[in-house]
Amino acid sequence: MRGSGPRGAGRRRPPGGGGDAPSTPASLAGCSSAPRRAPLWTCLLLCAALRTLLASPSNEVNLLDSRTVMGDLGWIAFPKNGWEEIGEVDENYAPIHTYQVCKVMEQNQNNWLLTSWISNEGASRIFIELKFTLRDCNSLPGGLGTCKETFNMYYFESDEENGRNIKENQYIKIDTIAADESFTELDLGDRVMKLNTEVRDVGPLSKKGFYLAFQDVGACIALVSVRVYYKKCPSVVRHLAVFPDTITGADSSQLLEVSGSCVNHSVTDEPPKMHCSAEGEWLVPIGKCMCKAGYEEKNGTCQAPSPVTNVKKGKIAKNSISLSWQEPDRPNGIILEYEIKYFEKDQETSYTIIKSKETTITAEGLKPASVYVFQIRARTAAGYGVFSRRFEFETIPVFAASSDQSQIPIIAVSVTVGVILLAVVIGFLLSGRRCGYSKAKQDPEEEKMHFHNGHIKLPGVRTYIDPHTYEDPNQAVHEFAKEIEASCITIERVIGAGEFGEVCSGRLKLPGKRELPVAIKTLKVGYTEKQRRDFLGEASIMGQFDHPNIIHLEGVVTKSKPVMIVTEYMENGSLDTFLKKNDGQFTVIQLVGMLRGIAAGMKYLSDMGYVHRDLAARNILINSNLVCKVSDFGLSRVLEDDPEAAYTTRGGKIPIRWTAPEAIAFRKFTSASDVWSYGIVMWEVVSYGERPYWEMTNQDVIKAVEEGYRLPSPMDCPAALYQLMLDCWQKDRNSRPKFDEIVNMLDKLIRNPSSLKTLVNASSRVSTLLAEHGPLGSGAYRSVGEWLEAIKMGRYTEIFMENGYSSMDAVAQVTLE
Ligand code: ACK
Repeated sequence: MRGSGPRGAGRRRPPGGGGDAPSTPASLAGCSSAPRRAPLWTCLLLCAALRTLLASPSNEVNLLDSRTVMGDLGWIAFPKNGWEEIGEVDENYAPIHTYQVCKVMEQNQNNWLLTSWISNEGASRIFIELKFTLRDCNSLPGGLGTCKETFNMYYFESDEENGRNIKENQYIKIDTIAADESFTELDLGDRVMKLNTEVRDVGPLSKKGFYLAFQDVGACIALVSVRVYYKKCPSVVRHLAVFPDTITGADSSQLLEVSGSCVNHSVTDEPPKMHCSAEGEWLVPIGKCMCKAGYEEKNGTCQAPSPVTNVKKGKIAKNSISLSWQEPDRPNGIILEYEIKYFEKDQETSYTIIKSKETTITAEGLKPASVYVFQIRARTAAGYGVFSRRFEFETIPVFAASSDQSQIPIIAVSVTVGVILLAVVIGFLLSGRRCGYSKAKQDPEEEKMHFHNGHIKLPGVRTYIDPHTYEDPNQAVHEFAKEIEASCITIERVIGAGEFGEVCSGRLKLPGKRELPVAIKTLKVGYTEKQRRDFLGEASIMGQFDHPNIIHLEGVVTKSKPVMIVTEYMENGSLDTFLKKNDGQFTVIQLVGMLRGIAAGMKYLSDMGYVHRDLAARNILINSNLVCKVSDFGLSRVLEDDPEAAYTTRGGKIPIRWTAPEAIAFRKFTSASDVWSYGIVMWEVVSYGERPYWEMTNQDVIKAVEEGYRLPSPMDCPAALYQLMLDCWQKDRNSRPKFDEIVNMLDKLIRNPSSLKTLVNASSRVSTLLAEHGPLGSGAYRSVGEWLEAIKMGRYTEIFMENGYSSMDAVAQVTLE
């Protein structure tokens, strides 16, 4: 490493004079995860420990760093009197390669600075970090007419160092670079130079290397350093599998699927996988290797465990043998259960296995007066240890036991009770199947709750009525939707395609009312009766709702053709497309406002007893005031209409990425499964329409979610919002928040915007890292010391202890806060 103080302090001057920039690495600012009671030095040490975990420079590989090149950089300036290198050295006499140009008083400047050829080392997306100072034109007397405050950066790809004869117009522009901070004469007086850092990325690259070029058109610039790097996911061992160094993909949202290979003495049926993100982070581990029988996991490797010894016989009867034993001397982890294998002596091919979490068992159903062989082995998170040696015990002869006759009545009663229970269970299942067969209908349980009263509405409680419960679907439409005369509607243009026909925008002018902009869904000609019923089914549902965050039905046209559904017009269309188009354009409060609206609409639906089943940003519409409204209430929508819906192994068609695990696994669609989908919508909104789980396959998504993986926080996401997402994605559906709680929580955040200032990045990364370094919650490590040792941080054990972090629970608290 070169000098650690300010480089070249007090000796280097920017163009036009000046001193040095004081710069504080952002990564060192703030220490929010330290407990308040800890003195500063312990806070710093704790943070240092956590920062060691967080630091990820290992995922950036420099291709060029002008600060570390000892000799000549070999860059060329054209024309020669444009950019010039300032030959200075830092306090260690290492050269500082600063290039400057300052022709602010002269017209028509076109000064190029060309780097030497840079190999991309196989990377297809590279990053360029520039540090520079730029003079404020306003502070230059007389220079205003010609002075510029930007410069341009270009690149040219080539497979070899083919010289510098490349013409300017062959270079491809990367960007115009402007300063966040320009400096004035006043700043120079204070000897404060404002150093700017800008990073740009280029990709996909297809050749072996490239040149960079910096074009000045009349600014006053000092280019202090240029760092060119690519990102990789550094080699790691996760879940007993080794994942190699992996260069990130060419696309900024690309996830590369990488297979791991099992560490020595471990095996797996299917190789574990992880995904390397464009940011050089490993995401979404799927599958794991297990230590082979006879080996146990320790610190990411498999060593032999010690077997169970000391097995003692307990009560022995003519048909049973009770045993007890002690935990192995070296369990090498937490014992999850024991496996007991036994067989009649000399009959080894026919054996029985029992599993027990206790250190005692009773093997039953044995033959009297027979010798049985027992072997026991323990299992930890990493797999099974070796079996113990054989222990032999003999059951007692028949005549020694006289109480068996007394068991006959008990057996008879047990059998009778068993048969009755079985009949009840089968009856229940059969009735459940009948309700559950209609896939698009509400959940049977919810039907019971909400529909057993038929169409009778309880006073003060509005409930949703399933149009399927009407024998004549036309009756349902006319009960809930107004018939509109076609002459009142003017169709203006087609805005999209729906399942049943075109979606148009237009105007509605009802007698005595002012004209309204509307969206018009049409039913295409040649429809079947079922298609007509399904099409109008959506209107029968929508017509029952009246809420500012639910798309409003104006009416239907059924008496003439084409059959139409007319709704209010939402100027900005569907939310996912809108967010993608306006990436990064909204304040956090605006995003939370959108989420609040969606939650309020969903609270209304859940209060009405309606389960949406396909809540996703693509099914939310947004108007010109950024009000979001829940839409898409098609009866068969989940089955046919949604392009995201895929067939599950059980035959249902479900939008996997948005759907709660219990709804995928056994079609348990409830308001709680809508809450899960709402969490996904939150993620979509905060990430401006990013696709949940990116390009992972549906199968991988199901598996990863089942294994406990959850989407990581979107970039720059307020911690409070990400926590709410995680709450929505609780496996236990009863633990998820209800929509009214979500609305209240978002209201609180909107009322107190400073609560949204804490961003998730640092803290969640720590928790993710900690979780990946050892599942804290599952008790893989028995003590803080053991865990710190495992992650090679043992030297911090004392500091953790002194500050009250003596249990894994306490550590988990620190990190998550
Ligand atoms: O993203 P979009 O512009 O918004 O494209 C789809 C298209 O129709 C097919 O569904 C748009 N759309 C649907 N309903 C409405 C509505 N009520 N107001 C405005 N656009 C709508 C949707």
